[in-house]
Amino acid sequence: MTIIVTGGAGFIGSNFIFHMLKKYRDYRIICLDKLTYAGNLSTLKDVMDNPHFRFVKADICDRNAVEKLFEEEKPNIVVNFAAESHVDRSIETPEIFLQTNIIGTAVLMDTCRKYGIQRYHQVSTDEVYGDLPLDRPDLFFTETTPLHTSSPYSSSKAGADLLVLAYYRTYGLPVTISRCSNNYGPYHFPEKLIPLMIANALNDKPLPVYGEGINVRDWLYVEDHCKAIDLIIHNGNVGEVYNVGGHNEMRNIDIVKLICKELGKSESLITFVKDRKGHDMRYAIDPTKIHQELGWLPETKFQDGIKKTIRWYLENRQWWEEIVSGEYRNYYEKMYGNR
Ligand code: NAD
Ligand code: TDX
Repeated sequence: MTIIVTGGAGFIGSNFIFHMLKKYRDYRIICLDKLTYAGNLSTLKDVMDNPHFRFVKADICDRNAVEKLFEEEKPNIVVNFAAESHVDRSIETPEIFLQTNIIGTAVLMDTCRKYGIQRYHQVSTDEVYGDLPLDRPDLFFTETTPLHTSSPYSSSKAGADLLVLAYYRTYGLPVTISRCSNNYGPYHFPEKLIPLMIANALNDKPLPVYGEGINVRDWLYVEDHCKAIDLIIHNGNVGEVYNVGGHNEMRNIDIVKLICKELGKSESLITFVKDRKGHDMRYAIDPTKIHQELGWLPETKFQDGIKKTIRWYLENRQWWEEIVSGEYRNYYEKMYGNR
């Protein structure tokens, strides 16, 4: 079995590669990644010498490069993690999101059609459903909830999802889609809420909470997401969408306070800043379908996962300190300087 994992130098893709190489000793895993600001080769250093692994630096929008890789490797499965993934960046510069998230997906699927494939899996997000009101805790996103996006990021992901389903219906491409809630865990880029708050707290820097901090996200430990994708690509039904989430809703402010407590830092570091434009209020996934059809259940409780995550950031300071001391500093200044 040969699997191409796009975006495997990023947060979830790298965790997926580690999971697959450990579990399936005879699979060949090829990581195709452009190494944007979010991709880190150092993340993959432990598997670089693994004979079952290959890294290829390429853009999923580059048709020639993608076709060349398919000719060389003749993959059985493609799992597409490659994306521009940060909502705040999409509000600043939408175009690259359309390019990578939509055009890149089309190029990958065209190549799958040309060379033949057993499965094309699209890693999508719960953000395609828009948001839920805070005063209706009885409501959850199911796979049939209408797409109703808020940001350029989520719109580009929804556009890609529709294209994936169109390639299934029009060309019979054997596709699946997973729509997961917010992940957390090792190798999470420090522009996102949890790693940003951990890194800032460790450096005694202000903890910038948007608006009142009452927005709710449904957090899942990254390994549980990887296990869900593993199940879907092996046992999921072609043409289907699977929601992935662990019923773990938390307000942003409570997450930030918890991080302060775990690190022994004062809550006086918390600074309320200008809200995100179009900020989604609440995400909440109903994972009944993947549980009933594929037997998936989350294994890591948030209380344990957040401790493991914080420990990882303490033990791997070099990984994130290199990021926060480099080009990322300009981004931080631009996004938070006058907020
Ligand atoms: P990330 O930003 O950490 O990683 C993205 C990776 O894709 C990077 O390695 C980057 O170099 C690569 N990439 C970007 N553009 C590329 C291109 N044109 N060609 C090749 N590679 C390219 O993202 P992540 O958080 O790991 O998210 C992975 C996927 O999961 C995304 O599709 C995202 O929409 C989805 N998702 C993320 C979450 C979450 O909480 N992080 C939740 C649900 C779904
Ligand atoms: O500095 C911050 N302060 C703050 O209050 C940041 C970076 C975020 N927030 C808030 C905004 C959100 O309500 O925290 C919440 C989480 O923010 P992000 O980490 O940026 O995640 P989110 O916008 O929820 O999107 C994430 O989950 C779904 C991923 O980045 C997406 O790729 C995924 O699809």
